[in-house]
Amino acid sequence: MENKPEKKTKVAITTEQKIKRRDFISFGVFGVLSVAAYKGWRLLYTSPNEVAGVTAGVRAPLRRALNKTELAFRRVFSNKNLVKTYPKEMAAKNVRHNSDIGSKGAETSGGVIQVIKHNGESQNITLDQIKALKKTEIVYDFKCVEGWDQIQYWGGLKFTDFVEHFGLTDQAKLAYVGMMTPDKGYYVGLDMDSAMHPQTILAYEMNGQPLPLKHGAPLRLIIPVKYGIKNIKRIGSIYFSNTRPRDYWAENGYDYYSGL
Ligand SMILES: Nc1nc2c(c(=O)[nH]1)N[C@H]1C(S)=C(S)[C@@H](COP(=O)(O)O)O[C@H]1N2
Ligand SMILES: [Mo]
Repeated sequence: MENKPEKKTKVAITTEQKIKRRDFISFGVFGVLSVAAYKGWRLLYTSPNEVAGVTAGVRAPLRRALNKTELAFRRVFSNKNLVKTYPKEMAAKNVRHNSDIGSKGAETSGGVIQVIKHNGESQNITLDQIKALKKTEIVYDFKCVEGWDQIQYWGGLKFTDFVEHFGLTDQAKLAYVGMMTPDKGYYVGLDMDSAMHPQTILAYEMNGQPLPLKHGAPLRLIIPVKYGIKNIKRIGSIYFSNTRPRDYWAENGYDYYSGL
């Protein structure tokens, strides 16, 4: 006699079984992800450091990621996007003070800024010449990578006005601008688009008063589209270049672009 194939009966799954199955899957996924995370971490920490140059101190894959992010951000960067501004009354009276790397010789520079063109030609511009031009003011939220931010009020010469007035329009067609303290102890490199952003200023005033020494007298950069690290105090020289200028914090592992 032929056995009729038994009809498969669907076994009802109890709630407990469902929970167990779900637990099993989640622990499995958790396990796989943990191993992947650990492997990824090992890969990063056993991979070589980048070749020290303009940037340094970071594992090569991490720098590749930072550079990719920079390209993505630079594509969407627009000089028409303005950083949020605030009424003057909202500006901090006790302005935070941060590091003072490169502060030797600020007083002795006599407020003279050396501008170096791509071809090596240089010209000296005095603080008085800068102050004689139209002043631009800004009140905005200054952000430091160390995790603090503060609404601050700055005044000075718009960088685009500086470029135009001192005959540097051709120079501003290059890819980068670099700035250094008189003692060359602190220096930053900026992509030209960010430097030429309408809110970037060479500041000689804070809260409507002459810039105090600890905040960067005689002249400091206020570049609201960047983190604090790029806002160099005590500018001694400004130079134009098609290659990335040296940058203090980039040499110490930070992102070269450091945009907001
Ligand atoms: N010359 C010089 N500029 C500098 C620095 C520095 O150490 N030296 N520190 C930068 C950092 S990290 C920040 S957050 C701001 C702080 O400016 P403040 O001291 O006016 O608050 O200055 C920037 N410019
Ligand atoms: Mo900072």
